[in-house]
Amino acid sequence: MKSDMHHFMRDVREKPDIAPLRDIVEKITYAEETTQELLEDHPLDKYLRRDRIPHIWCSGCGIGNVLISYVTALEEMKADIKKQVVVSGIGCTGRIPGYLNMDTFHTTHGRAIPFATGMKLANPELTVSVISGDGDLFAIGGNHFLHAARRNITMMVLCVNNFNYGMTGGQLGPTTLLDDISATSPFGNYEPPFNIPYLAAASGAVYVARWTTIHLRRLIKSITRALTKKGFSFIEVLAPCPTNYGKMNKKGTALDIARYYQQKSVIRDFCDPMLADLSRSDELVIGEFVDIEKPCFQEIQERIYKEATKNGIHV
Ligand SMILES: Cc1ncc(C[n+]2csc(CCOP(=O)(O)OP(=O)(O)O)c2C)c(N)n1
Ligand code: SF4
Ligand SMILES: [Mg+2]
Repeated sequence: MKSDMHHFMRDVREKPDIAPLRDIVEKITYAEETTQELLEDHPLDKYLRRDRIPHIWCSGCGIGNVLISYVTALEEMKADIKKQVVVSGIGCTGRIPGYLNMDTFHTTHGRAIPFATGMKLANPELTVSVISGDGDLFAIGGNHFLHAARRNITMMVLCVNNFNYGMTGGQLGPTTLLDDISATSPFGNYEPPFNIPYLAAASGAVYVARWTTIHLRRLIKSITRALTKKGFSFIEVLAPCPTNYGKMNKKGTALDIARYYQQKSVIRDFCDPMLADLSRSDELVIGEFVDIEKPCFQEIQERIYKEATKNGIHV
């Protein structure tokens, strides 16, 4: 469908009485064509559904950094796009799959992990990723997270943690820090938050990392690692939501938040994830905390079934 702007431009070109506008129209046309050329030339363009752009995210939001890191990782790995599947729940972060030009699923709130589990079990050839928000994965979807990690299902779960429910207006969630203001804690939050890398490690994840939206090179490397690992991998990305959480807690602009990440982040690779608790200190502890090997769900299941078959049981 042609846009209003397209119809306006056609009218201006065709009607002599608005000729003075032609010069402006020529300039806009030139700018549009140049932008189009630049977009067509971009090496990451093939991963995006360009017809869905402009995206819905606010200016300064950190979610775009995560999207670009994910597709850069695919490009660096020379991944087979036909085998990639990305699943999300609902939220601002949950909109990521809508912009990816591959098999993607925008499921119901909190249910991305069970959906992804089903796909991985039905077709183990797929590389399955869940990319969703802190509220989606750890509030309504919290139980699914625990059990997928415990079962060690092979998938990457990437959580964009902006410390609140961004999409619905900045309500408190399970990662909102103590004392923080949210739409549902106007006097300050009195519920202690999860330390999600610690939760992931304790539940059985074989790979656990945390970065911020300014640590993109490290994030890309982590995504590459997580996508090639056997078992359940988890990456948390601390991200600004300047519109809700940032504004309510007087965090300043997105640039101020980036500066804060730069000043407060301390990389502690392989430290005990218990020490990565964001509410315990003035530091943002980031890094790769866990990278271990252990049998995944499918392997254990196969072994058990093989044993049962040997004993004459038909499975
Ligand atoms: C069953 C159900 N309950 C509540 C909602 C409303 N809802 C939509 S998104 C959302 C929270 C999203 O927060 P988060 O996952 O942190 O994503 P963000 O928007 O911050 O990226 C909620 C509560 C819903 N869509 N479905
Ligand atoms: S509300 Fe927050 S999380 Fe959602 S798009 Fe805006 S800045 Fe990003
Ligand atoms: Mg959130």
